[in-house]
This record gives sequence, structure tokens and C-alpha cells, in this order.
Amino acid sequence: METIFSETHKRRNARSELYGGELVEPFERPSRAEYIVERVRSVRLGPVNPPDDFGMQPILAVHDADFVAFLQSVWTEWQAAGFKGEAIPSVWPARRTSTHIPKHIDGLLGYYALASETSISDGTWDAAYASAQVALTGAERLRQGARSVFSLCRPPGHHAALDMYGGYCFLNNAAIAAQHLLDNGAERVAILDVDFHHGNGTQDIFYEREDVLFLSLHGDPMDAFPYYLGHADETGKGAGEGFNVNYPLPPGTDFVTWRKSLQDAIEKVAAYGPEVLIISLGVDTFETDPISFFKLKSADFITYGADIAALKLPALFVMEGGYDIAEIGVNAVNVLEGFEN
Ligand code: SP5
Ligand code: ZN
Repeated sequence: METIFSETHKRRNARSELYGGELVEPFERPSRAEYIVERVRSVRLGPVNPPDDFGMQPILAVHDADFVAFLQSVWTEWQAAGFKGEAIPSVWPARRTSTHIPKHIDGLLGYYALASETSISDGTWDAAYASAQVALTGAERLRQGARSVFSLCRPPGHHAALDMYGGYCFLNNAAIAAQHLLDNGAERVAILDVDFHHGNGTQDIFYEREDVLFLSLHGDPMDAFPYYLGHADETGKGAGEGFNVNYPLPPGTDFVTWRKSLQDAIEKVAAYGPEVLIISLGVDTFETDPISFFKLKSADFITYGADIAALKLPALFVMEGGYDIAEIGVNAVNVLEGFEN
């Protein structure tokens, strides 16, 4: 399996994450991608190639244009306002507030943020842009006939919504890849999100559409980030009714239980009959992940990679989360090897 990877991910190197009232080193840090690409190379998964550049158009086919412009300029504007630290929102539109978009960068930041753990700093946009290109290049390889591709995206994307960033995500790489396939001849795409966290951004982007089936297995939002989306009763809206499927699972969920939801999701994907399957691949379901509460073991990642392969669909794996960094390479590549064998 070919891996697409951009060194530009290193430009995303924030100093701070607001966690439990402290500013800590971000869980989502550059070494994550380095461990994964190292593992890809050591098991000889296949060639590792840089992305092509598809420009802004496929990003703007998914995200709000003002939001994208904000991401491009926020760091410069934040500094120009005289702030000394990284860009962290401290105020939000909340219940019963107006829908006017403020001018001051402090207000604008909260307007476009869905969480405050994701500090913005120099290079964030460059890395987010490159990460989207990594996903797009993977999608393009499938269009050219590849059976499977690994888009080693960093920063991740599945929390990024139409016009919101957060949860370590800025641009929704999986959604951008899906839209690119739809805009180039595909009629139906399925996105299976196996990251520990609910893919709220992907759900948001496709919620009213029937050309993308979105399925997500995740920590129950009653107990886990992103808290405000990901319940089982969110099934889609309008033309999209029935094309959004959530599997919220409780603290302590082990592989046997998790796999039952996966099997159900796989049956639904098969019934939908998409041309392509995109997997939002987060390995924060691992038993020792520092911010998550599922109990998957390293060998389980091989097993479920094989489960997904049984669908016999062209597959684009898009890297999302996973924060037990010492094991992230083994776990992510186990899925890919399970899929291939
Ligand atoms: C892509 C991805 O995996 N994003 C995850 C973003 C999670 N950010 C909020 C983390 C809050 C963790 N709180 C858990 C308490 C654990 N003791
Ligand atoms: Zn996650």
C-alpha cells in the first residue's frame, strides 16, 4: 500500500494545549507522524510519496470561504493585536447570542472555534493545507485505480466542520477527499470513522446529504469530547435522513463490544454500495491512550483492518488521532497490514 506523506506537517508545532486548566505540551505533536512513517518504512508497507498540489478549490468545495480566509490570516492578526501567547479563544457565541460575526480577532477566534484546546501558532495553516493535499492525493490515487492508499495526514481533520476548527483539526481532510471523489464522477462515498472521538465535523458537513454515508464509532458524547454531537439519534436530515449513523460506546469498551458495532457499520456500508470507502483512522481507541477510554489492544487493530477489507471496496485510510505516541506507529500500521493480508 502506498503512503502519502508531507514533511510540512512539522509546521504544526504548537507550544500549548489548554488541558485541565493548565497549558501543557499538545497531545497532537509532530512526533506522532514521525513514529507512523517510521513504522510504515520498517515493515515495508510500500512506497512513501509526497502529495501533489490540488490548490484551494477542493478545500473551498467543503469549507466556508470566510472560515478558510480566517485560518489563513488568524496568526498574523492575533500577533498584530498585540497578544503574546498562541491564539486561544476565550469567548464564544453561546445560547441566545446574535449571529453577527465580530471584527476583532479575539471575537473572531471564538466564532470559528469549537474548542479551546487547539492553540493556533505560526505554520498551522501551512500544515493544515498540506494535510488536506495529502488526503486529496490519496483520493486521486484511488481514481487512478489503486485498491488502497494511506494518507498520513497531520494535523488530523474529522473535528473540523463547515466553518469551525478545534479538537486538533482545521480542515476536514476526509471530507475534502470525499467531495473530490464526488466531484470527479463518484456517486456514493462512505466514510467510516473509527477514531475514538466522534467525527462531528464530517457529520456536520454531510448531514443533509445522501451521497455520503457517514458512520462513526466513538466514546459516548455524554462522557467524551466533542460532547455536543455524536448521539445515536442523529441520523441525518432532509435528503440525508438515514445516511448518518452513530455508535456511541461507554467507558471501558473492549474490542469484543467495539467490533459488534463495527460489524453493524460494515453491513450498512455494504448495503449502501459506495464506489469508495474512506476510513477516518484514529488509533486513540488503544488501551493506554492518555485521553481516551476504550480498551483495544495492538493485535485488535490487525483484526479490524481485515474486517474492513472483507468489504472489498477501494479504501482510502486518512490518519486522524492517537496519542499513545510510542505505540501509534504499530497500531496504525497494524490496521493497514490487517487490511492487506
Ligand atoms: C483528532 C482527535 O483525536 N482529536 C481529539 C481532541 C480531544 N481534545 C480534547 C481532549 C480532552 C480530553 N479530556 C479527557 C480527560 C481524560 N482524563
Ligand atoms: Zn480522536
